[in-house]
Amino acid sequence: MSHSRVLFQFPVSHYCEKSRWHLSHKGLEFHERNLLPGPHRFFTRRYAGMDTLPVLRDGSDYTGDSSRIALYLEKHYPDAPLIPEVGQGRRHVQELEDQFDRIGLHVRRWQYGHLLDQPDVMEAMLAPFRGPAWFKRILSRIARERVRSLYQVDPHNVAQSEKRVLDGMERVERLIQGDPQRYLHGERLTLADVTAAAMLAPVVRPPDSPWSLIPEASMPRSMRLFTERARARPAGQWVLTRYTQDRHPVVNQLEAA
Ligand SMILES: N[C@@H](CCC(=O)N[C@@H](CS)C(=O)NCC(=O)O)C(=O)O
Repeated sequence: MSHSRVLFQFPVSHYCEKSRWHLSHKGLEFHERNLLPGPHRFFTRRYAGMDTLPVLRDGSDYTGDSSRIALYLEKHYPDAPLIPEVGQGRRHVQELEDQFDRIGLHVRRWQYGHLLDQPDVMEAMLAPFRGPAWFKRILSRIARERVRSLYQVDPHNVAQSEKRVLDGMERVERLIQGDPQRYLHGERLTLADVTAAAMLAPVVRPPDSPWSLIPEASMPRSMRLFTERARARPAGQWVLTRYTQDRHPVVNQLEAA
């Protein structure tokens, strides 16, 4: 029943985006439920035995971690598969998923490295959550320092992560042989594409994606330039193409945070 399928999430988490994309690819209705960063851990620990979002509730089943959610969805909803069932193809797609999931850690650090000290941006990221403005201001200050230590955001690490983001883009370009129309594995969309496109989305900022919540005008110049250059290269074009051609709107209702 659709009303019992809920994705507990942060809107601007690219791992949550990966699961939203997977659900919508399969045409599965679901509700999005935004949890407040910090207190979300009471929920995730209790229901999924972990600290992170996304967590999917499907009926009475709870699954945490976007890779486990992917396996759950493939097992229980085999139509419109995103992972080949067996063999070399399955291994390749899962290897690529794993590699781009790891690039996602660097994308996140790169992003926060640029945004953490922009108070209006941090508040914009809390826009989807309920609560009065004064509360969000306090929350954004607490969240900022928490995120800084949790993801080890310091200038040295951010510079290293930026290199890894570029490595990720080069990896995409090798796999597509420079052609933004191609898929990373075979002739159609797989979990490898969904993962790579979702993980790189905060860099490329596809229109109508959650990252457009972050006002471009308040992004630091260095970040805007990086995004512009990323969009101009084949990997950036590839992300935009995947979003236009393969990221279909989700049929759902947003639940209150
Ligand atoms: N391996 C996890 C990573 C998920 C993840 O890192 N989620 C972050 C948001 S981008 C999170 O929930 N962080 C909150 C925390 O660690 O308390 C997955 O694929 O789902």
